Parts: sequence; structure tokens; C-alpha cells
Amino acid sequence: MSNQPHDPDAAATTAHETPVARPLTVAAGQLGPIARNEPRPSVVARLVELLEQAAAQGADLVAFPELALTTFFPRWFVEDEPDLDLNSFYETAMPGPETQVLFERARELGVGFSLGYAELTADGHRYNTQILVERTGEIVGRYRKVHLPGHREHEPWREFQHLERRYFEPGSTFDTWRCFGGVVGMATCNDRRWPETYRCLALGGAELILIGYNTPKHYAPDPSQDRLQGFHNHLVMQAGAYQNGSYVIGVAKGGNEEGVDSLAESCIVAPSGEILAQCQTEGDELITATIDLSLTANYKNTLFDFERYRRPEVYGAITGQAGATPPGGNDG
Ligand code: ING
Repeated sequence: MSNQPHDPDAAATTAHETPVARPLTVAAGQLGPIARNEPRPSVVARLVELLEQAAAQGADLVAFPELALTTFFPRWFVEDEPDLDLNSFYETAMPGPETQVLFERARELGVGFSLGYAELTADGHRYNTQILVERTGEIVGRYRKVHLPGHREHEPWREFQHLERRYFEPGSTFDTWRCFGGVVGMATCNDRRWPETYRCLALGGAELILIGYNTPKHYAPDPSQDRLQGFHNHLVMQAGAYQNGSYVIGVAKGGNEEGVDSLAESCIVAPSGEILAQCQTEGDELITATIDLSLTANYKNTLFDFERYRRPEVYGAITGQAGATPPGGNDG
């Protein structure tokens, strides 16, 4: 073991050879509203239609939204949950009888996808889950939402609830997977607002991050943010992409869903932070972009060369505590 201190600059002097291009055509399959009583087969047919459009445009991969099989049911509180027939919103098998057709069509078309849905495990655990499916129709990755926003108990003062902390348990890992010719990670909705999400995935080598979201335009705890929902949505994904040298696809379930105006504006973001494509409607809409995963090196090997520039020994506060500790405590 050399007793020389690690000199991250030593390696940096070598010229970076031009990486071999790794083109990939990606798509965001945005959904408009899903009604509370819309049957699964009807929703799956909408997803298949977007898959067909993607295949027609030569896409290799389509990202679908969070909770893409049902309405965003955490907007409701039900005294005793069976009234909501809560379990009717969860999938106990994936693929299941009503989603199998999506996997089969994807395999026939040679198009992979990510899909958000409510997961009920055999031992009774509930997660806000996303899966990653390769062009073979095989599930290659699964992510359970880490950052659950909103609240647990009924808050009747709100126009609508945001009870994800009641209906889901949080996930506990940010994983990445080698597929589609690169390294892919996933995150869900509120996760995109936390920089830790992108950094953990990028530390796992993520070159493409797929994020589904359901975002009400009205934020009850601070309505002054309502007018900024679109700005904040793109701000966090563009920053996350740039600061981690990764492509990001943000894909919405938008429009007025069961009376709640939800943000659309799905987009495909380059590692530069630039938006390459953006949805123009609040309904079912496909956007595509042909990206080159090798271009992530332009950032990962220079400005954001983690090995060379990061100082984890200085960042202890990030994993050592949850809340802020100002000098002299919170009362100053
Ligand atoms: N939804 C929202 C999101 O983070 C929210 C919660 C809504 C936060 C409005 C801020 C403003 O986009 C989910 N599902 O996480």
C-alpha cells in the first residue's frame, strides 16, 4: 500500500480519448388524467398506444409516469381504507393478468420501458414502485420511492390530500443497472427535488435517470409556490442532470385528474442541463430524442470528475444528520 497521498490530479494529466458513441433513442410517454374508475385494460391500452408510437419513431426505451396504472389515489383519505377499496389500486403481480399485454407488445416491438405503479407485496408491504424493462420484455430493475412527500393523517383543511406517507412505505436504496448500452437509474416524483437522489445514482454510474411524476399544481402548505411549479420541475431536473453528467427523463401524469390540476411539461434533459424535448399538451403525448450516452463523459470526466474533485471527508453532515443545525441551535 503506497504511503503516498492519493493525488487525484496525477491521472488527470492524461488526455481523454474520444469515447465511442453510444446512441440511444429515448422517449417520454406522458399520460393525461386517469379517472378513479378507469379500468386497468383501458389504461394499459393507452400505454400500448404510446409504446407503438415510440416504436414507430425508432425508440429503444419509453419512460412512463409514476402510478401510471391508476389515478393518483393518495389525494383521498378514507376513514377505514376498505371503503376506498385501497387494494384495487395496488398490483400484487408484475406483470399481472392485466399488464402482461404491455410486456408482450414491448418485446414484439423491441422497445423497453419504465413503469410506475402501486406495489403490494405478498407479505403486505406497500410501495410507490417503478420497474425497468429491457427490450426483451424482461424486468431488469425495480425502484421503490425513497422520498415520500405529504402527510400520514387526514388534514381536512386541504382541498385534496397527499397521503403517500399513509399508503406507502419508503424504499431504502438508489440502485443503477447496466442496460440499454449504458447505466440507468430511476427515481420517482418528489425524489427529483432532492439533490441526494441524483448524486447517489451518479455515484452508481448513472448516465440516464428515469423519473415519473404526479405533481399537483397547487401546493397547499405554501400556495405562493403554485405559479412556480413548472419552473421548479425543470429547475431540479436540469440541475440534477448537469451536476451529475447524466441524461434525465421526467415524465408526467398531467391534466385535470379527478378535479386536481396536475403539472405536465414532461421533458428529456441532456447532461448539459439543456432540455432536448418537451411535451406541449397535458394529455397522452410521446416525445423522443436520440441521445448519445458517451456524451455524459464530457461532464463526468471534466467538471464533475467525482474521483478527482469530490471531498466526501468534508460532507459528513449530509449523511450524519436529517435536519439543519445552525450555530447556537435553531433559536440562535
Ligand atoms: N408529488 C409532488 C412532487 O414532489 C409535491 C409533491 C407537489 C411537492 C407539489 C411540491 C409541490 O412533485 C409527488 N407525488 O411526489
